[in-house]
Amino acid sequence: MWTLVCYTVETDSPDDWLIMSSKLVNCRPIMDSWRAPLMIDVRQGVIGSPLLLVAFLMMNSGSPLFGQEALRMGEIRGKITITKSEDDIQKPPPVDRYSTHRLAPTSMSGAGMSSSAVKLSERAVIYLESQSSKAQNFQPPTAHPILDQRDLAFHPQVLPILVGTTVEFPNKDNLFHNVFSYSSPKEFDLGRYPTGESKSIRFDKAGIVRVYCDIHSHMNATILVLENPFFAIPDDGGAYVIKNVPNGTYIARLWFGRDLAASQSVSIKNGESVSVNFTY
Ligand SMILES: [Cu+2]
Repeated sequence: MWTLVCYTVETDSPDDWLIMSSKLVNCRPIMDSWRAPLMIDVRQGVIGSPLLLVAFLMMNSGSPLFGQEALRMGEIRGKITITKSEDDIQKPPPVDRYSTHRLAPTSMSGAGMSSSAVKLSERAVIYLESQSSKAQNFQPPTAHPILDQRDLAFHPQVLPILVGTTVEFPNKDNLFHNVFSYSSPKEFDLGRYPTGESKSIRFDKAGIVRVYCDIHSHMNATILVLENPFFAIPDDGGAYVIKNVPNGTYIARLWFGRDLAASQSVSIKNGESVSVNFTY
């Protein structure tokens, strides 16, 4: 089924396709299944009057005409360089819910416990924030991202998800864990469960969720529940790319370990690829 939408814009410049496309991108919240082949009709009135651009927007689930090219989606790519030593990076406070756990395994500083041994891809996330994308309803993925309990640690240490996503918490250790959080976007307690079992939680409010284990007080992770899908996990060399980003201005943020590490403003115009590097 086709839906036809007429969209007009007055402009002083004959090459204002950019303005047009950015306004169309801003139309996205009212159009759920955006598949946009675009046809443009440019009409010039009397000399000195503004051009009137008229766009007809047809939405169809499998349109072959122009495809995503018409959206001129851009991308942000770059490299993360971590120069801080582990001593400079804030250590997570141990969380003991009950006094009976005061003797929880602080001595377990063996396998998986040294944070410097954790791969960059498990500690860093780059994500974009913008006012315009806050109002949009992005479809959460049907696949469930995984926060493993393995080697007496959570893997990854930072998990970015789109709001509305369900996360799976499998126990892959040969002992019990008890995952919980007191964070306001999502308070939960999964209870104790043994190796091979998994439980899941849906995160329906954006924000930062600190995750702990009730049995092992050193275990912690952070789930970033984000308002848009424009985020990326770097590879272990620090390289990252966020694809299919609409034109606009964003704050690009680097999250590292338990903290927001750095932010910078970035603009995408005309579907270009923009380079943003971070040093922390
Ligand atoms: Cu545990």
